[in-house]
Amino acid sequence: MAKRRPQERDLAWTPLKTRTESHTKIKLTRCGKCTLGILMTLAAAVLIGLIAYFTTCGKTALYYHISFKVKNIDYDSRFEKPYSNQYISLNLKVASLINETFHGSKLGREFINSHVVQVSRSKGKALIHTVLKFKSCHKNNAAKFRDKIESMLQQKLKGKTGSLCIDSSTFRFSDMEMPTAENLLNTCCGQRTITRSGNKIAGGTNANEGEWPWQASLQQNNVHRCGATLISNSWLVTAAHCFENSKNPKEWKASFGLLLNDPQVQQSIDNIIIHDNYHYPAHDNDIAVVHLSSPILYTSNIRRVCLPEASYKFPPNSKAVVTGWGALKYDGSSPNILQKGQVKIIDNKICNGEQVYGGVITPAMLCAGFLKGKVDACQGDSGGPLVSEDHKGIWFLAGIISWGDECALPNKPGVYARVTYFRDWIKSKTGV
Ligand code: 4AZ
Repeated sequence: MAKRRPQERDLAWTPLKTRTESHTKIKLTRCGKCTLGILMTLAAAVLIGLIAYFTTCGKTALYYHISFKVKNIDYDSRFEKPYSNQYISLNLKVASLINETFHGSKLGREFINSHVVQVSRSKGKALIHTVLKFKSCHKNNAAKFRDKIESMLQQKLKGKTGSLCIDSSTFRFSDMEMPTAENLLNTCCGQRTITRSGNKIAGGTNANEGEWPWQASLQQNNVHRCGATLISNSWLVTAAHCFENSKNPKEWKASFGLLLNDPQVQQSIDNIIIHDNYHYPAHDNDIAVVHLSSPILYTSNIRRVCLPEASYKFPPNSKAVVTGWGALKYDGSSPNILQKGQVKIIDNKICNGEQVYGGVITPAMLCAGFLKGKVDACQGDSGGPLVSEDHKGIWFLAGIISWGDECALPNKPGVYARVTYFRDWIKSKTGV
């Protein structure tokens, strides 16, 4: 049952002492209310301040470039390959050293990540260049923030540095602008920030932004004609038959991003190199490389794929993914959103079976899909990538969409130019 509060008229019935106490109580309560009011105003002001701090805090990214020589690591050309064990192990060692520097410190929450972006040679030893990314809450105090980071790094590199024996006299530190830094942070090949799976292409599903960051659309006079794959900041690989109508680079552009009608970046093209032994309408040597007029800046959504060594074998039956803006079914409509479809690599012997392609598949071709049909590249996907993930989660270009009997028909899988077969040709034309 609810308690009734003593009311003013009730006091006439109470003894004097009790009445005085009641008055004091009322006075205290009023004073309390007043204090409470002030406290609440103060708390609200602090809360608003905190909200303002934390909503703006972390919105500004700051980037720094550091370099130092490691006395106990000899320069190795394999450091240049971002998927090599040598590079991966070195990057891990440097990342853990940088983590240790900031972890648990006042800057621990503002430090985001670090990445070895280049390893050069200095008197036979490895000179490591690393980019560090911070989210700052010190927008108006960037100079102080920078000095603090520099001195913490200096201290760390002079002291215990684990398995890296660092020549601290070689330590250099500088600020970096965001596009340049993001470009360096995203030079790695075959890695992506988005890793959601799922399965249009013929029989595929919508892709997500950043999921296939090496995919490009090749457009002739602003009309999508073919897919292509980014292999460096200046080169794309695609199919030779895409240029049957026109080989004039001025008519062509490359676009990047998930949507055809709203691309993230468009670049003009200044050179198209078609394989000398491609002769339309034959499907042999259906490969071309395309040079961008100016190098593209990598971002978390625009990155290059890794190219496999010429000797690498993509095992039959292993999983691969084909992507593109091609028709959703043979002679069907085309999507605006990039499509992905999971397929399997098919052995050339099986693909050359009587019921399948009956002997026309050459060693320079690779088949992928399902003998049941269902998922396949289709018209407009040509030139685009067939990629496969290795055990470390790094994506390699296995094939270039080339041809097939209609799309997703039983016993008629997609046929691709085999990238390993053309690996040396790609290197000879692009240097990649
Ligand atoms: C094309 O015309 C095309 N089913 C590409 C791939 C396939 C068929 C046609 C494979 O671009």
